[in-house]
Amino acid sequence: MTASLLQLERHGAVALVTLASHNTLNPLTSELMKELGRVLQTLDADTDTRAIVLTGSVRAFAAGADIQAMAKMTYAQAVQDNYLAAEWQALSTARKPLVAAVRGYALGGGCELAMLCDIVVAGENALFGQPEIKLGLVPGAGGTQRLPRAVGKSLAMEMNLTGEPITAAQARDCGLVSRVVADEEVTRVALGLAQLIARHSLPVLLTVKAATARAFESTLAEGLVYERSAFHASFALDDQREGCDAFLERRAPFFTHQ
Ligand code: DAK
Repeated sequence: MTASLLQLERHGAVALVTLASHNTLNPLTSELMKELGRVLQTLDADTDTRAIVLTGSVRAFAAGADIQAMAKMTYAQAVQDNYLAAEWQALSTARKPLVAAVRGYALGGGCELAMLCDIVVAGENALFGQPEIKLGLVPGAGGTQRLPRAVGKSLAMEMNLTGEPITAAQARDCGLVSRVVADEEVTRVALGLAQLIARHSLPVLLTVKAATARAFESTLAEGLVYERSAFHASFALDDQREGCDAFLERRAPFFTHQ
């Protein structure tokens, strides 16, 4: 891993990944996104990791894609290189639960990166926005798709068409984030949530994440069929027997992730 771009810390079955670019606004350069993709793929494959927390600096979760690079980009180059798409692919296919711990700016790709995570915890001074329109750009990693699903049409349109950010409190009220806490508590709270998640059976966690994500990608009828199959399949797991037995025996379950 490039030490100057990302830091990785282990907290038992939880991995804490910190964006730590030399610029504390954490511009999401291709190099940073490639590195992040590689780290997430490695953690996804690591059976000892059951949840991942992604955070940035005090000043910014991330202020978006690298404007220096985009200032020079041509249409032909963007299409030919499939600009930024490959680097971001690994993030959208991560199977382990991802918790974003957001302090400061989450703008453009930064807001989209937070939305790619499964749970977002925000510091009280966090700001979420899609300012691409001010740069003459269209959002490219979910601002026009995940944002309306998260916050509803009217607010998504307002954010995308004005480019103006919303506060952490607004983000909580509209469902973009699940919790707002003091800035200095964000990482601790996100790690606590991830620890709660990581207590559970890994195959069940993977399936619950995939099934919940389906709600945004299928009709209700299709989603319910997927969910029922996943529910029935859970009876094939040792961990299902252990979880139910432990409940009845009034003890904590000991999951073997089988
Ligand atoms: N990229 C590069 N440099 C950036 C940057 C960015 N996104 N944001 C800030 N900087 C640099 C500034 O140029 C400045 O550099 P120096 O002049 O010191 O060399 C330094 O960081 C400090 O910035 P400021 O002086 O502006 O600091 P302030 O505290 O006054 O303001 C700010 C902080 C975050 C409000 C402001 O810097 C700002 O508005 N930044 C730009 C935010 C933005 O427009 N972001 C959206 C970028 S477009 C895709 C995936 C992702 C994307 C697209 C496609 N695919 C998967 C296909 C994403 C696109 C975007 O994010």
